Amino acid sequence: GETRLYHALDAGRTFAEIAMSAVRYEMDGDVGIVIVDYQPVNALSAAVRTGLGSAFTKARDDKNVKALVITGGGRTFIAGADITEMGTEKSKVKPDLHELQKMLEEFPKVTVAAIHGTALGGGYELALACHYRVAVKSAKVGLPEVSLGLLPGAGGTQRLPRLVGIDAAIDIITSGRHISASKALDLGMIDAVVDDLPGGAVAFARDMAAGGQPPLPVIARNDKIVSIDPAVFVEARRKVAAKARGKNAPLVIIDCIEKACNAPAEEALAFELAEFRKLYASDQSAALMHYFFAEREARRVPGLSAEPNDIASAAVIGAGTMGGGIAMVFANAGIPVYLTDVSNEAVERGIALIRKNYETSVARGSMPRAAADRALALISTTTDYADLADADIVIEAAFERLDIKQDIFARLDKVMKPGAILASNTSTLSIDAIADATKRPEDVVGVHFFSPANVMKLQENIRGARTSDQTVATVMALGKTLGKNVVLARNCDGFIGNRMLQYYTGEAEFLLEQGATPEQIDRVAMAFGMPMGPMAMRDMSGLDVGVLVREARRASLPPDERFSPILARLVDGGRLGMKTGKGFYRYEGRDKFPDPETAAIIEDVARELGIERREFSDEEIEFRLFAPLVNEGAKEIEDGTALRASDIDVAWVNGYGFPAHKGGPMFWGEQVGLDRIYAAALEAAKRNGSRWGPGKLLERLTNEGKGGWRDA
Ligand code: T1G
Repeated sequence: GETRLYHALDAGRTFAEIAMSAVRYEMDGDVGIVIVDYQPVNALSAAVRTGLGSAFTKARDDKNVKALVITGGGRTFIAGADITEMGTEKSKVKPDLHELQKMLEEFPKVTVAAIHGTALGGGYELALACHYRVAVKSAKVGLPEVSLGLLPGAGGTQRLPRLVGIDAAIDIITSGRHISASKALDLGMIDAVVDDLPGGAVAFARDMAAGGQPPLPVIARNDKIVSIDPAVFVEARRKVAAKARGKNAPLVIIDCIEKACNAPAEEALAFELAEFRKLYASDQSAALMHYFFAEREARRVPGLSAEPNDIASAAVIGAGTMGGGIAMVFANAGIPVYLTDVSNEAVERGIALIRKNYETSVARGSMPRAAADRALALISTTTDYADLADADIVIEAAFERLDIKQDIFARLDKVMKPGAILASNTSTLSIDAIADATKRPEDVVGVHFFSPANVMKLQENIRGARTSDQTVATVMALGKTLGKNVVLARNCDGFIGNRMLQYYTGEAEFLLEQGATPEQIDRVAMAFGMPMGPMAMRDMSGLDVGVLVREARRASLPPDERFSPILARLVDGGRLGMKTGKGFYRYEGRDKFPDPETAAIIEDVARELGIERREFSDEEIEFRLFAPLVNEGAKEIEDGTALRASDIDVAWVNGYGFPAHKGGPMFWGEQVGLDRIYAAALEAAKRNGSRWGPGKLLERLTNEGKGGWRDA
């Protein structure tokens, strides 16, 4: 990507000037302190690397310096290589990270990395080249390169195993997880937790220096990586491959860690760098880097003329699965929240389900008991709207019926304090129609979570025609507070995500008519990286629900729209999905099996329609399933439903499990070629109806031979 200058002031200065201000060097008695201060996250940009090189040289040659401490300015240590500089000339500026690490490992004095905020990726790898690492209690360390489709390319797969052993290193690097300071201390990733920086680190460094010569650098310590049973790696590969869902980096990371055990350090480091370069050149890392920035870009709404309100308290209407999950989202973020419903029984049922969810998380070890108790204590219940009056936001998650929602919003309008946000979690109804029930449409907005709300990361915000900038800014900022990934949609049928989903599930049924089987379609979708196939998804959400939503939509569709009769035929035959033990599949408990009865129904439909059934290749199924998503996404950009193509990618990765290592549907569409998407849409229009045809934007990009959405 293009190199973003983080500082407007960068623009007017020489490189050397930037480097000098990016890295400061101070003395505290006989200890040198190097402070990296290049906001926003002290990434190892060319300026920072240059500054570090000169600071290390200065400290090394200064006889008065007995030890060296490296720390970060601002809110964090070093958050890794500078992703914005990768692939640009700046990434070639010397010294590179390996050279800086070499300087540290040959340093004739004790070196200590002093960590606050996060030390991630290349940042933590720089710390691994120091003799010691200390951190404050709130700090986190990690090697998250795998989430960019990469591996730690500066010795992370070689040095970490030497500190924590093989098993922990495999887990930490293939998961990319951020590790808390206390856990890092237990594992040996850091040597001490200190109260404050840089003081605590300076004292630690002085102590270590008193012992005379610096200790062996990490790369020279081999006790934890000798005589490792090769079976350890076989088992690790089996476990990691099961979760990788087609991602390459995790398995390559294991190759590098195994190499550390079987080859001299220099050779193994060279192997790691070669494998890093291969991954960096791969489609998967291009997709994951695209996705990294897409996630952050989606938080921005150009031209908003308002700052967000603070959300210090919330309320949720409807104590069902969604409402309960939403209440948990606020409580988990430390925001007190009221949960209400029409009766005490409904509320009691809701809070009981929430309690059960927390118990399960604690039992699974995914949530500490104290955190669960703290969250639960923040959830109050009531059936009286008057109790909600002071909440800064109320989120309605009641039945998907407009009359019920309008009644609720009319009542909220009378009760809620001025300026409170009145949000609906609706997934199919119009935000404008809901706002009509109030005298404050500017405060009404859609905040659409995906089930289960306390797990799924997408928060799809929907602005109505009269929603104010203030309200939009507030719900966009709320996403970060709630730990969600936000996108902003303009009000339309299905918003960003569901408006596209109908083409994916619709085309899957057309493929069934033409000869593909449910198990083949689902297998292809999962091999592509989806968490489950469209037929299994239908069985889980209920085929009858699909028929209802589709029939409700029919009136608003062009007359030439064709629906496959398969779904309705299955429902007529009592096959509603998992809940009736049969749908597309036959179920025994949670296990699903192909069902000859379903195959017979599909064949009947094909015969009635006079369709000649045929074999399909997996490639053709994959393309037919996902191409219509891209076509509809292009129309969402064209009509302003979505602000940008990458927002659609964020929506699909977080709301539907689209594989981030394919970048999202719009990124994937660019990779396969927009001209192919255009041609497929023309074909689909002939088969399924004019709505499936290409829009103006896709036609223009194709005719102008433009490859990407940036030209939209
Ligand atoms: N490079 C460049 N910019 C970065 C960046 C990075 N590594 N990390 C964050 N930013 C920008 C981000 O785009 C945003 O910009 C701003 O900083 C705030 O980020 C050799 C090669 C550190 C936990 O993967 O996990 O090292 O939108 O909104 O929520 O092995 O950023 O303001 O213009 O996310 O407080 C490995 C990625 C790199 C860490 C902070 N490192 N970053 O989270 O803020 S590869 C990572 C994060 C590597 C080596 C390899 C998070 C954070 P803008 P933010 P945050």
